[in-house]
Amino acid sequence: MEPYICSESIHAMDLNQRFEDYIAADQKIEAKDWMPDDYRKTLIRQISQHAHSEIIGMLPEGNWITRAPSLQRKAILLAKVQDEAGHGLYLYSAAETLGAQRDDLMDALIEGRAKYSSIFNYPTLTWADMGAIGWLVDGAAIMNQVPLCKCSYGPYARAMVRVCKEESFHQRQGFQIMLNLCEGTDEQREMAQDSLNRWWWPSLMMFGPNDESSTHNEQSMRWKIKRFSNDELRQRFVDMTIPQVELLGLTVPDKDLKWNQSTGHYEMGAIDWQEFFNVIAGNGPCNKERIAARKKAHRDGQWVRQAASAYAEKMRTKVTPNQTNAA
Ligand code: BYC
Repeated sequence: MEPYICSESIHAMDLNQRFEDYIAADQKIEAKDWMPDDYRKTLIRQISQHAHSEIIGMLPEGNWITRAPSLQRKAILLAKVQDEAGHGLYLYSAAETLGAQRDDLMDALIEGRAKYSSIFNYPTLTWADMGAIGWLVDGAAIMNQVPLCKCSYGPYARAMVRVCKEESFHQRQGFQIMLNLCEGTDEQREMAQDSLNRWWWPSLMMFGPNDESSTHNEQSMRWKIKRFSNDELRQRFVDMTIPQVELLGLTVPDKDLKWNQSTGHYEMGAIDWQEFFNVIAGNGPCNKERIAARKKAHRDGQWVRQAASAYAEKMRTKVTPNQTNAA
C-alpha cells in the first residue's frame, strides 16, 4: 500500500478516501497523519476518559494499602496501584499526540466535565474488595483492552500492549486473593461472597450501555477504534467469568443467569441501567469523594509542577561553557 502521506496538494475528499482506505486495509494512523476532525475528537474523548479512569481508579485500592493483611500483600497492592498511575501517564501522552493539552484534560476532570469509568464510584468496604477489583474489574478491563491493542490509532494501540500485560498480573493477584478467602474460614468465604455481590453488576456496567443505547459504537467500530461492541465484550466476560465463579464455590447475584446450550453462551438478567446513568451523571455513591480527592492531589502537587517548570526554564536559558567560549 502507498505510504500515508499528507500533502496539501491532495484534495480534501481524496484525503478522506485515503484515510478510509487505510483503515479498511487495517493500517495504523500515526500522530502526524491527516485524519478527520471527528476521528481526532473521538480518540481524544475515549483516550482521556481512559486515562482519567486509571488515575481515579487508584483511589479505591489505594484506600487499602495501609490495611493490607501482610507485607507481601501490601507490596503487591502498592505495585498494582503504581502500575495504574503509569497507565494514566501513557494514556495522557497518547492523547497529547492528538493535540490535546494535559492541563486542559486535568481541568476537565477536576471540574467534573470529563467522564471516567463508572466502576470507580463504588466504595471498597473490605479486604475482599481488593480481590474482587483485581479479578472482576481488571478482568473486564483486559476483555475491553486486548482488542484496543489492534485499534487503528498507532500510539493508543501501542500503549495498550504494555497496559494489557500489567492488567493480566492484576487480574491474577485479584483472583488469588479471592481463592485464598474461599479456601479459608466461613467468615472469609462470606466476605468473598459479599464482595462478589457488590461488584458483579457494576463490573458488567463497565462495558458501557447496551449497543442500542451506545451513541459512539457504530462510528467507532467503523473507524476500528473499537473492534467489538459493548454487548459483545460484556457477553465474552460473563462466559469467561462464570466458570471461575464456580471454581471459587461462589454464586453471582443474578437469579436469571442461565446457560443456553443452543447458543453456547450464558444468558444474563437485566442490568439496572438507571443506576449506571445515575453514576455517570455524577450521582454514584463516591463520585463527589473521588473528585474531591483528585482536586486535593492536584492542589498539593502544584509546587512540584512549578518547580519542574522553573528547572526546565533554568536549563533552557543556562549558558554552557562552550557557548561562553564561542561568544
Ligand atoms: N463509565 O457510546 P458509548 C482500569 C459513556 S480503567 C463511564 O458506548 P464508547 C483500572 C461514554 O463515555 C479501564 N462512562 O461510548 C484502573 C459515552 O459518554 P460521552 C477503563 C461510560 O466510548 C484502575 C456514553 O456513556 N477502560 O482498567 O463508544 C484500577 C455512551 O457510551 C461508561 C477504558 O476506558 C462507563 N463504564 O464506549 C483497576 C477503556 N461506558 O463520552 C482497573 C476504553 C460508557 O459521549 N474505553 N460511558 O459523554 C472504551 O473502550 C469505550 O470508551 C467504552 C464506552 C467501551 C468504555
